[in-house]
Amino acid sequence: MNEKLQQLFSERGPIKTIGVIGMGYVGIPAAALFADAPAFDQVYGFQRDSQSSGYKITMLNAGESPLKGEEPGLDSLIAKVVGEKKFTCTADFSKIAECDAVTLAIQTPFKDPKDLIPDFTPLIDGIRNVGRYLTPGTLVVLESTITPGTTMGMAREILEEESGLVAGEDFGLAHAPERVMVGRLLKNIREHDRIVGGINDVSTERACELYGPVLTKGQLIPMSATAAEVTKTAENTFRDLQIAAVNELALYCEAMGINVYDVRAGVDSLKGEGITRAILWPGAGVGGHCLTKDTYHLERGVSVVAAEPLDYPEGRESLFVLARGINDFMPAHMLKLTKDALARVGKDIRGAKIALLGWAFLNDSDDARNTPAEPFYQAAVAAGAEVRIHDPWVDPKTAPDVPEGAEITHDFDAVLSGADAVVIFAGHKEYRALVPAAVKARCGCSHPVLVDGRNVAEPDAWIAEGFVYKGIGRGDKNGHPLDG
Ligand code: SAJ
Repeated sequence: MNEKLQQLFSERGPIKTIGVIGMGYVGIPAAALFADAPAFDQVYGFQRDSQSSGYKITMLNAGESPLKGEEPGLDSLIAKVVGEKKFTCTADFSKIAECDAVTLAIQTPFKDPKDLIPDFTPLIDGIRNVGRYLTPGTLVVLESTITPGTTMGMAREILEEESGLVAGEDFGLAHAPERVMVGRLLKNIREHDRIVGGINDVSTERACELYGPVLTKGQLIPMSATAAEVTKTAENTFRDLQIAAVNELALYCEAMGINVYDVRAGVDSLKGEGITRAILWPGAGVGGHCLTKDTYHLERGVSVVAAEPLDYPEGRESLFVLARGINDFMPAHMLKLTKDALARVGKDIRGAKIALLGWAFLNDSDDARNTPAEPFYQAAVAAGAEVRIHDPWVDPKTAPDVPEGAEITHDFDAVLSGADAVVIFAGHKEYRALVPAAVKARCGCSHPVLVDGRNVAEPDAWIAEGFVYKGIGRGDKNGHPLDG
């Protein structure tokens, strides 16, 4: 028990003013929920007034959400807390000195997974800003997903260097990883259990005081900072592994000429007595800002927090990194399915017109970070195809990772017109409602190709309309006879 810090917290009293650094998918709903909690008086949302994201400050202070996509309850909550003057967005980081607690929700991508070097530049900037205005008795919480060892290591060092204070004695420090998914940000923060890991018990307790008031169904799960970092990176790594397992099964089912969804339903039917067969869904690939990198944070953590040498089978690749490789392979497999299908009607990928449906990495969402459609696009263009991209959810002006020369459009007719192949990368509701005859009419050829990467199409309906059908894991249909 660190008495000095305990003393500082009791002198300061209950947490009343909170700062949230990083107005993105994690920071905005978190700040709004803190501001809506009666326990807290004032919340500052800190955002750099940069060219790319300065607009968020104006929108938020006008009570509007800069996040596109459907986020149930978020717009009205922001309008409410701004209206009540409990939430303000600012680029003036000196206001951190007024805060009892400061959270950081900043992206932590990887420069290059191969050498396991994360790009912590934005996070370091944020931590430095906190350190510059840090006062004794403040609690600092990292919400970003980080390499295990970062809280006790890099973050503590920078905060101490900038502030001249000592972590765990003069200020509290903890890791409380976000667990949100786009489309249900508020619900996830309120209802998911919250992992809270302090660098010491006093920090953990203070962090529980911070998150308790925003939880409705979720429970607080206290642990050490490093255990919290491993928990977060591991839960995403395990999900990625489960997806890789069913993707590999899908590839096997294609090779064996059977339907992976029959197998999936069968495997999933073994229930009871604590048996959980968490078999997930195969598909065109894994995107987003989390599963595509958190495995590498976990891998890197083993060398950063090296309490003792790792004992692992000689010459064996990490199971987790292998899984990344299988999921990263799926867009290439989508291209193979496209080529094979075109070849069935005597067409070559070179010169083929491809309608790519779905740039977002998740169904019914505008979020296109690290979309698996991007490597498919690049490889198809490199193979000589003309690829047109359609996504009704993604804003062409702000979408990330759009390759040079590529254009995302909401004009469905234009994308389908004269297409040799229709390739589905996201399971948006618009694509679940597609009518084969109508799509064929726009393609304007007798045997257009349909490659279904998200199992949104009923194969027989499309085959009956003359499509050459290919689907991930649909070995039972991918070799279907071609009429006339
Ligand atoms: N995917 C599949 N098959 C599946 C599930 C997903 O191919 O059965 C693909 C999706 O199409 C998508 C990618 O994987 O391209 C990621 O999908 P996701 O549903 O995991 O979405 P994320 O990455 O936004 O959310 C994950 C979640 N992590 C876990 O469930 C362990 C979420 O709870 C986290 O908050 C989030 O990462 C994060 O921010 O870390």
